[in-house]
Amino acid sequence: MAFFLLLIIVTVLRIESVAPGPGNVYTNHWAVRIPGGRGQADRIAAKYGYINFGQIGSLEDHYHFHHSRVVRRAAYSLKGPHSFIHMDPEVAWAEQQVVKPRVKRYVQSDPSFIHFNDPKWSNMWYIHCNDKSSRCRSEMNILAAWQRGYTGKNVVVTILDDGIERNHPDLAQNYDHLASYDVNGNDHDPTPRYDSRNENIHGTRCAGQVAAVANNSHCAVGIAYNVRIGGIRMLDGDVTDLVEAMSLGIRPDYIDIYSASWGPKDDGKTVDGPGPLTKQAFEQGINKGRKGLGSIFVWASGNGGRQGDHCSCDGYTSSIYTISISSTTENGNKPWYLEVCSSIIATTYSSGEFNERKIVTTDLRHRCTDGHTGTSVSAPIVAGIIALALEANLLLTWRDVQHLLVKTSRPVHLKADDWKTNAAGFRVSHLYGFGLVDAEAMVLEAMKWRTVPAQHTCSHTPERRTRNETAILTQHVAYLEHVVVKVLIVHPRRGDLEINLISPSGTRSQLLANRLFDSSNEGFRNWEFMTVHFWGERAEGTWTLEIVDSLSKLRNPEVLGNLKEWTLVLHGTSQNPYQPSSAQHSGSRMVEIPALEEILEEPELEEEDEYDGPCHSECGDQGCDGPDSDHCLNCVHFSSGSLKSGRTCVSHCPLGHYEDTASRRCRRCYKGCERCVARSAGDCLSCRRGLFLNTLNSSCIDTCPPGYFADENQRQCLKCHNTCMRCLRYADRCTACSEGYSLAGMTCVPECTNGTFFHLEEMTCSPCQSSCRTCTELRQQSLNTLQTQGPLFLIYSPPFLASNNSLLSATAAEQATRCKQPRLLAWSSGNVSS
Ligand SMILES: *[C@@H]1O[C@H](CO)[C@@H](O)[C@H](O)[C@H]1NC(C)=O
Ligand SMILES: *[C@@H]1O[C@H](CO)[C@@H](O)[C@H](O)[C@H]1NC(C)=O
Ligand SMILES: *[C@@H]1O[C@H](CO)[C@@H](O)[C@H](O)[C@H]1NC(C)=O
Ligand SMILES: *[C@@H]1O[C@H](CO)[C@@H](O)[C@H](O)[C@H]1NC(C)=O
Ligand SMILES: *[C@@H]1O[C@H](CO)[C@@H](O)[C@H](O)[C@H]1NC(C)=O
Ligand SMILES: [Ca+2]
Ligand SMILES: [Ca+2]
Ligand SMILES: [Ca+2]
Ligand SMILES: [Ca+2]
Repeated sequence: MAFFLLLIIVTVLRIESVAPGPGNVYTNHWAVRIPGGRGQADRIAAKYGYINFGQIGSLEDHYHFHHSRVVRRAAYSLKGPHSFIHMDPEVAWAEQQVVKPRVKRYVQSDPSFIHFNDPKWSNMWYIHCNDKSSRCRSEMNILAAWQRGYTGKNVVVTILDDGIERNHPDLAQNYDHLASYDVNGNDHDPTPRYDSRNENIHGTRCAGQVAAVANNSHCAVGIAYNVRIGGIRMLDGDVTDLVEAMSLGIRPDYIDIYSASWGPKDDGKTVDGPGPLTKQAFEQGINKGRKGLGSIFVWASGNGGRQGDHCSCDGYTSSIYTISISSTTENGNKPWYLEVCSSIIATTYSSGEFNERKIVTTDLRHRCTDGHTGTSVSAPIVAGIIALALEANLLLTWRDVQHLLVKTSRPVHLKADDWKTNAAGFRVSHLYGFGLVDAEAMVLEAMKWRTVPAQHTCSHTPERRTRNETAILTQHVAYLEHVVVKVLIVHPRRGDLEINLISPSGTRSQLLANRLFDSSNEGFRNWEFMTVHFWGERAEGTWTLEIVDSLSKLRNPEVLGNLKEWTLVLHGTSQNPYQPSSAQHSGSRMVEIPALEEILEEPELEEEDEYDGPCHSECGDQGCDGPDSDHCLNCVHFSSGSLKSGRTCVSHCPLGHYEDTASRRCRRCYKGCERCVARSAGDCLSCRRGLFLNTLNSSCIDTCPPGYFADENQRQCLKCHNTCMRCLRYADRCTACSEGYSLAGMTCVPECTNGTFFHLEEMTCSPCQSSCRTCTELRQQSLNTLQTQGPLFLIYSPPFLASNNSLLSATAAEQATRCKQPRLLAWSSGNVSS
């Protein structure tokens, strides 16, 4: 039997492999033309052993014939009795059908579709395949997302870093000063501080990856080349909790995506995370940012691979609010700088060994580089891809974006020895999260995405001292998103610890691996480890925390560690996030059939003995023939119902009816109206669920007119903010602007006329200084700082830099005295070219 099966398989393979050869592939379907009607066609079909499948579409006298005894996919048109049909005089024409090769257009990654004139375009190997002989790495499908029309329009991204060169010729056009701030200099101009060592190139490089202008004959092309890009300068000075919190909280209603490529030292021994203010800033951004949809924080997972660092010890990466991104090399290898951990969601290409290619982007001093490296590269790439997804669907929440990345990222050829499939069917690894990002899949999913159900959280602290406790959690969270384990561990050498968490479905996630350099005796004091590896799994059941203490030579074997306490925190949803629940469905735009019509009455009884008891209080002067309100002969107030369903007297008419005082009748409102004053479409006061009151003409409609939005609570079309021409769900969540305003994110900002500038504090156009004919707010600001900060600020002005380098070296010593924390994750040593 087994042998036989094998033979069949081989046979099928042979047929398949022969079929697409140089010749045609013949099917067992024929197209024939037979005048004389269906009966005639059926007869001829029967005569030669065919089955007539009927007329071909709208083609008269053309029929689709099928012959079951002809090989289905043959390389030759086999002859036999059936072929005599071609010679039958009744048959005007007949043709055996051949298979025509058809390829889905968008799958083809032919670069000839888009050619940009930017000089580095051909070097952007991670976006397109330039020449077919070279190794092609276009699996992030960025080109395909562009071809679907998404380039980041109206989305706002900002780079939290050491500044951004806002007048760089490849950034200036997309630069948005409303998305920018200088926390270090406390002004509105995030231009980096220039020094001879080019210490502050990082932010400008990250910005170009997202937003370099396309087809402008300059440098490169950004992933979201029509996005609005800003920069928040915050790394060039002492970085404190306050500086971080301020930076994460800048214009959260205006900025959609914050990209950060920094974190605690990647030395393999630090355990550090956001301080109390920064934690609050994350929560604020998530709850209030983007007008309640939640700010998107994209984070680089870390560059401490060579130091054996583990990104679970980086509290920025392991926060559930950040989207942590890892890197892979162009060959799908693990880069030397990669840090492993369970909170990584997805991965992009970046640099690798010296013979592997790096990333092209804008560089300081108006230059261009193809040497950008590390996980610093990966956060901006994903920020750009999320910008494309937001353009496709402005209403994605912060959690929707994470779900989209989980669903659309793929392992492809990324090499890791720990790829596994979790119980929800997602492939996931501690090196790469859910795999390489896919921009096209992101925009396609985003377009049809339904917001996931509300986030629920439940936590459980097993009893102290119990070494083997199992927690049964059944409340609230049924489908998992993030899982957090908070531990209090005292330990003589922290780096000896390995921690694993095993889900009820048996999926195992490593929360911490040994760290060779971490000799700290501080243990973990309520440290939170986070994993995304159980995403989509069911929460219910037994969770197991496993702690492995591998005694290293560096340590006294007498002293043991102690797990004092641990808490399991499950985040997720009570309903399946990917299936529309019945609750969501009832909110759909369907007009409900009025329940009122269903008043069922017993058939009227024959007229019987006269009733002489008391009448219902709603009965009028003519009395009644029974005690109830439907036994009245006339009414005090109104009669409701119909002859068919039976009438009853009421003091007020039910919903869906209005009170006709002349006839003392409750009359039906126009369909869709809940309350009304008369029966026509324009007499509504309120509307049934799913419809909205158009206050312009008092009608109920399912789509509000331009300038209005549908308010679900009041079931009314409310007016958009006066600067908005169109808005979504909220008055100030604009999607198009009135005359004189332009859209930025979901806000309309005034286009200031000559002689005025947009004043950031007052959010209005304000007059320029009298000496200026035109101005921008930025120039005024830099004038101010020039006065207060002295000659050091001369170097902020790029013309000096370009023309006179000696000025730079003169000030270098002065700058070196300023304190700067080495907090950047990535420092590129790549070549700078101009
Ligand atoms: C880029 O600009 C050139 C003109 O400089 C134009 O011919 C070409 O079509 C543009 N490419 C794209 C993809 O828009
Ligand atoms: C812990 O629980 C597991 C599974 O329930 C069991 O196999 C093991 O023997 C228990 N260990 C201890 C120390 O109780
Ligand atoms: C009310 O106005 C909307 C458009 O704003 C229109 O579609 C609708 O037909 C109008 N209804 C009535 C009853 O005038
Ligand atoms: C502002 O001035 C520029 C050049 O001086 C001119 O091209 C532009 O049309 C003016 N804009 C307005 C709104 O007056
Ligand atoms: C640069 O400026 C310094 C001081 O202003 C001047 O001495 C020097 O000659 C200038 N160098 C060049 C190349 O212009
Ligand atoms: Ca500044
Ligand atoms: Ca360019
Ligand atoms: Ca790290
Ligand atoms: Ca994270």
